[in-house]
Amino acid sequence: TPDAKAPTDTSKSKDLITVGFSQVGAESDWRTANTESMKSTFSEANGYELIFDDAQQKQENQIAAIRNFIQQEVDYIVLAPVTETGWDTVLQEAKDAGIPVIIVDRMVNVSDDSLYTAWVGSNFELEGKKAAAWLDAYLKAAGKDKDEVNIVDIQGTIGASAQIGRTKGLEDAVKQHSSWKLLAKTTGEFTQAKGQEVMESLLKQYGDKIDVVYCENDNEAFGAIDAIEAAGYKVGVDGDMIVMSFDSTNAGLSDTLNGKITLNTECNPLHGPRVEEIIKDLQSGKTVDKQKYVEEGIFSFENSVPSIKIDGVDYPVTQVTKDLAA
Ligand code: GYE
Repeated sequence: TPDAKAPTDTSKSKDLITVGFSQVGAESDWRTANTESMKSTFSEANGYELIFDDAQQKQENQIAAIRNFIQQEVDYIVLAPVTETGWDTVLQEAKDAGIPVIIVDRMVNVSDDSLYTAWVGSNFELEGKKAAAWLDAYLKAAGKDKDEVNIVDIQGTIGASAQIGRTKGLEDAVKQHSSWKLLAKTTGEFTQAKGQEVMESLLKQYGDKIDVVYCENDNEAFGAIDAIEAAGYKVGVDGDMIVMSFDSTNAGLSDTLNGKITLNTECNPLHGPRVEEIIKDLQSGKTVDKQKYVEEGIFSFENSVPSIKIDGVDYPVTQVTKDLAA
């Protein structure tokens, strides 16, 4: 017979901080690395109970997950929002329940900023500006800045901060360069499969008129490269068109090292420790930054552009070496 006085097993779970994390999905290598970072940070060994939800890129699933977290009375809600808009109602519900919400990666666009406690992620528009500034400098270095440059933009998930900022960085630059033509912009949903599909149809329409394929993440670039090669064209500085990408995942940097991706603008996915720092500060009653940007690099296959300047700030461009791509 069980000993009535034996301690129950609830003491341990009472000490754990409960975190409900609504993740976008598993659409890309970046996302996988991000999920791993969150899971390894918010482990039981570190003092957390993580309730992880994969929304399969659907906002309605994220809203359902957040409602579920509220019902379970978690200590913190962490949200990686698929798109920027549409969060007011559910975040108000979290606020009414007294649960702090930390936004990570992409941003939310809400009418009232008190609906979330803090945000940490990347400056996506700066990423787009860096890529465009590099293209400008690269074309100048190659003596091609007077030539017509035909660009296609394979965009990310429409309405996601990463798409909005990266598209804007390119579009603003196109407006400033009379020789740059944006032939098409169309979403590749941040996935390899869609990136390939979209590139196949762009090639049917424009063929090797395309000079620059601006992919808004690495997985789209992998798909686009497959499509370009399958159509009999060559990618890279000595080929028919160059591919530009974002994220600088391991596989993305390998393709930068081998020259299939000419420029890869970094987007850092390792947000677990950054979110934990915010939670620790909140636990000890400290005030936290409302918004915090992560610093990120720029990686190139070649070295004609050592650095670029944006709004008076210099950003080095690093030529990828074997150990960086490892
Ligand atoms: O660039 C892409 C992912 O929001 C920064 O989402 C993230 C983006 C990342 O699918 O690979």
